[in-house]
Amino acid sequence: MNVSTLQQKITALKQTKKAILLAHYYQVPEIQEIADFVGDSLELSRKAASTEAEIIVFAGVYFMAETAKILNPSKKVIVPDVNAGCSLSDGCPPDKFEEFLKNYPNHVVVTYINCSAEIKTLSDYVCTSSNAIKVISTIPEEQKIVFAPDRNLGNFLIKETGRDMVLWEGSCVVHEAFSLEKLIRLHQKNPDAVIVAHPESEAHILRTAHYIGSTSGMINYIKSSPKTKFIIATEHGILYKMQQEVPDKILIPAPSKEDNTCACSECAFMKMNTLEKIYTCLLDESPEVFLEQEIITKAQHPIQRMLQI
Ligand code: CIZ
Ligand code: SF4
Repeated sequence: MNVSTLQQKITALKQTKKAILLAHYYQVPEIQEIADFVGDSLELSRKAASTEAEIIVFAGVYFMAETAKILNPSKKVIVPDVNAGCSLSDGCPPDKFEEFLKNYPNHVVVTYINCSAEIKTLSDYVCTSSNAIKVISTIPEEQKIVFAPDRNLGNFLIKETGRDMVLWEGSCVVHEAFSLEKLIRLHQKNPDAVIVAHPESEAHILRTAHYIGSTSGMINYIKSSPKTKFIIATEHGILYKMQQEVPDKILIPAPSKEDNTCACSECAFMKMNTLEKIYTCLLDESPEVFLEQEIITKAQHPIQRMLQI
């Protein structure tokens, strides 16, 4: 089937089944085009929490679909590919994290939303890159904090908030792939360009950036900036939505260390989702995300705390 036939079939099936398709900004354009909602992880969790649809098809990575299920346990949450993981989530196994926490009693545990449901059950607060500073500022000054799983975002937060935080040593393979040397050379060729970066990027990239922000933060920044040229250090998929928002501005993807085909950074996990897989998952209503009730109840608490902030 070609792209537009598949898109039409998915759209029709969504209507018959009262399903909603939620897609992350890092999905390929043909998926974003037919999604009912496209957003970053915070926006998608809010949407998942408020939807009236009976089925949520989640085109993102597994921890995001789990978050949708935690916030909406009575709904059926299905995913195009169960193997669409995340290096941050997979790099923080619950048994190891539980052991790690034993070294830090009396610490408040703040976890970045990019972690599994089990890790969320071990957390006091969940945050996303859009609200991490806000979440941390609600925790009393004298309180020590463990932050997991992203050490780059953690170091950025220590710098921004001045708080004492113990970090779990996790990272995002995509955001750690940017080359500082190539970025500097690219900026020398485009001295009028503004460098924007996601805080999952390494410290040397963040020091070079003119603006650091979450996925939606970057879009808003570029929309409201009087400048016309930007170098974007985050996953390549974001450029599709950004370009729609600012059709007259020039957006250049930041170069990665590896010389791959697009010379930019793509999340291989996000790109495991295809229109074909969305179609069959909607048709079969499978693979479905299942979580034990106890996990759902415990994981809801730190997420609800975040959503209330
Ligand atoms: O998975 C990611 O890298 C990000 C930045 C997700 C999100 O939407 O915040
Ligand atoms: Fe995980 Fe990085 Fe992919 Fe985001 S871009 S889903 S943090 S591996």
